[in-house]
Amino acid sequence: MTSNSSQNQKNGTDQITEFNAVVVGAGFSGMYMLHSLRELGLTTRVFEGGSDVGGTWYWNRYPGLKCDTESLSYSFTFSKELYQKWTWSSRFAPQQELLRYANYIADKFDLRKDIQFNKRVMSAHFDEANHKWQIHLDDGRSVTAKYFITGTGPLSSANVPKVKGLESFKGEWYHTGRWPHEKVDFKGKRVAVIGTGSSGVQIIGAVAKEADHLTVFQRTPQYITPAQDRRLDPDYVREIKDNFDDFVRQMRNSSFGAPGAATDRSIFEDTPEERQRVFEAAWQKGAQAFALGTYNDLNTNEEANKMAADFVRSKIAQIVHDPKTAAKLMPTYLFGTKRPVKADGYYEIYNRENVDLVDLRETPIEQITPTGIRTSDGEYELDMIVFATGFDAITGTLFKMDIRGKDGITLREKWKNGAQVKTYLGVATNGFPNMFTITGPQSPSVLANYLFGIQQHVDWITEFIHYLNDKGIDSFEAESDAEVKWSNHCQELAEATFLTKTKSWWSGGNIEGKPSSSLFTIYLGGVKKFAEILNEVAEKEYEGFVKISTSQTTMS
Ligand code: NA7
Repeated sequence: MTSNSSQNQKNGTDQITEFNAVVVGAGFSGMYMLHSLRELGLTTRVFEGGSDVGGTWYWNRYPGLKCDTESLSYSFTFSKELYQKWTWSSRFAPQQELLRYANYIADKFDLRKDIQFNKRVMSAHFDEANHKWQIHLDDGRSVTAKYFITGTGPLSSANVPKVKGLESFKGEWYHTGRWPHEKVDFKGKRVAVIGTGSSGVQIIGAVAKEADHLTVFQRTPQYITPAQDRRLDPDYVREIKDNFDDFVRQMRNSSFGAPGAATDRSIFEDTPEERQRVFEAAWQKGAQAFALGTYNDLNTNEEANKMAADFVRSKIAQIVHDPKTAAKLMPTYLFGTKRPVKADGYYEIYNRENVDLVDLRETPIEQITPTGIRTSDGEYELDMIVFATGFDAITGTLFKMDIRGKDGITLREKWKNGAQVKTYLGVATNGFPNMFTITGPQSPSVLANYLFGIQQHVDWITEFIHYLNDKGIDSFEAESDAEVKWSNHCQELAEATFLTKTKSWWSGGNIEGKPSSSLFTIYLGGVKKFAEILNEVAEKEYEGFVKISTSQTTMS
């Protein structure tokens, strides 16, 4: 990893104040956007709040963290050479390796010279007269740019719930999404983990092995299916690399953005014995196999959904020795209506002597005290509390910046604080000219291979900018009708499934006081269909966007 001192020498300086494009965030989306715009010849500056590249993999560095998309698919494919040269150790890359990968890319493409670290974008205001964005930073400086592009990711605004008494707690406390760079020692300590989503489930495994005692505070039990992580076989990796073009073709032809994930088979084509075999085989296969690769009607047919849910519940009953604990771990919501969690050996953790489970639906937290957590059932003495309570997702980080489009309207006002999220193709929104959101709301986003989605969006944005540049267009804006149509389409797709039936972070349902979006914030048509739509829009000269030219001068 590049040290801070070498970054200071190498990263973008603050002398220049006018750019063709400003990108927020130096995670994978901001990095690839920068690379692509530089290739196009645009002066581009990335502002990043952290001290280095990596985004999600920079901020989330808690023990046990791994990616839950397979590493051979969670890889950039825009450069064949990059794909050939980088080698993953395991089926699911651990955080340290993902961060090394981000650094490798930053070095290989010499990205740091155009990134300013430790700089937050506080606001971005569109200057209608000049068709430019005025961007204000946390050090008081301002820059201008024709294009304002967010690469902030859907999961970067950590949610620490407002629990009474947290400030009085005398022990240590952390949030998984803002994990310290220094080692956190669980040894000899009584640790609480609050939250059992993907992050909670991963850190619970790490804490249980080290801590004196672990108490898990669970609000909603999840369906957790095995990841089946393992070291990658070098021969298998060689085969994929040798057949790179075919592998990429398979990614593009899938709906998830990774080969082999989905199936077309209905559960009702099989006998009960066959279903058992299919579910068991998927359980053993791991990765996306259970959620996507068993049957195509789990998310649309209640009987089918119950069969999958019952299978997971039967596994919990088999694995967890204490029936009361097993019962607490059994989810009751519709399978697949919260983001599926994949982990190895999770339910087994509850057979350990040093682990207890508190069901917050039965005994809610009343307050945090100087020495622990008090629920309606009594007090738990603790040395450390880990909040694995997720993120103000999808819109949270966008709302943290004061983004103002035409007539000074803020994005937060336009989207009614999250209640009325509306975009065109997840990439732009009416009233905010010359602004792009990479993998923004109503793109395939977190319901596809995220790295694939980044490439898809960035490539399309780059082509669009090339077109705008070529035609001498000063500003573009998503048409109101086009965005209403797109948002309604996303909603229709979601309503044809069970995904709108459970409160989840996908639509803001996890944040106290935040209105849940009435329009589903993720496009469910899959990346293949999404590519077809993006291509069609481009072929029709970016149909659905208003383009304004005030002169014939083309941008240099
Ligand atoms: P998630 O998936 O949002 O999980 C957060 C967990 O924290 C979940 O179990 C929540 O329960 C729980 N939670 C949230 N607020 C509270 C409060 N106030 N009290 C108790 N429990 C609470 O976040 P993750 O970080 O695990 O994963 C996010 C994504 O990162 C993941 O899907 C992958 O894409 C990677 P709830 O279910 O809301 O009842």
